[in-house]
Amino acid sequence: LALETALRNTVESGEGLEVHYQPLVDRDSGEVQGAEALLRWHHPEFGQVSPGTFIPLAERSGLILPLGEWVMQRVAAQLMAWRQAGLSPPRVAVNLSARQFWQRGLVERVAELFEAYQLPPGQIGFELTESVLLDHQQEAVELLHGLRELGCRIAIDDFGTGYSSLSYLQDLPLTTLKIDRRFIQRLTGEESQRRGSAAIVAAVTGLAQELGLRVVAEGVETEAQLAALSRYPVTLIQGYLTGRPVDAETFAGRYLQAG
Ligand code: G
Ligand code: G
Ligand code: MN
Ligand code: NA
Repeated sequence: LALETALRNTVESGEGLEVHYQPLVDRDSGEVQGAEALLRWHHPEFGQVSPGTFIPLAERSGLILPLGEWVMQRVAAQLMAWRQAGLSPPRVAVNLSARQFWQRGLVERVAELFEAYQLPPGQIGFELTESVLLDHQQEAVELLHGLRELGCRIAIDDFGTGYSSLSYLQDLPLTTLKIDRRFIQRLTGEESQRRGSAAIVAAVTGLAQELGLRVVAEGVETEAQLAALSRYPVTLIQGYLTGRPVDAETFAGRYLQAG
């Protein structure tokens, strides 16, 4: 409860919140093709609180709505600032919880942000988990179409960990599958798990290729994992090997060039 009160105060003031950015790197060219926005919270008393702790708390308490609004606005403002400084930031993906996705007026709000911060279509995209979309599939299709009309990329996060019927992949207007890091890590893990994980990665990447979806391999930490992925049609690499999440200034210094 103390933590919830602290989070409530933080959301009101914005103090102690920061968005970090992790690069998504094109597997073949090595170019930074995107970034994921990841929220960080530092509290004077509780210290650095992990998103694994405060995001679920925010979801339960409803604070995820103002918190999510803060993230989107922060990202939009950052992208505008980079563009005004003559930099060419890549598309940035924002994670959306169920309640954020289903909140009234999401598509209109995103359109407003693009307009207010003078962003090109699709400069901000979204990551959702399978369960969010499967609950009310027809409504999800309509919402996603609205976002796609704004040019937004839509990724399924943690793919392979939910209880997905695969049929939804055909029905939803998605652009990207993100293979959960547990499969990537098992590729080079215990002997007993390698074959199974390789089969899953082969199936997911093959499926994505046939459906015209981009594939992100998440949680790539080692050269061995990168090498193990080389036989599969993976588009993008995201992980500590190619770049940890870093603050905006560090991200710009490392990855953004003028022009
Ligand atoms: O940054 P880290 O890998 O610790 O994130 C842990 C979890 O928190 C991930 O599932 C990530 O999707 C989620 N997360 C991080 N930032 C945000 C955010 O801005 N909004 C939502 N809804 N989830 C986030
Ligand atoms: O659920 P989601 O994919 O949004 O979670 C992203 C989380 O994964 C972030 O908290 C980020 O810090 C973390 N992450 C990013 N790259 C790596 C990695 O290479 N290894 C591990 N263990 N975690 C990672
Ligand atoms: Mn994510
Ligand atoms: Na993920």
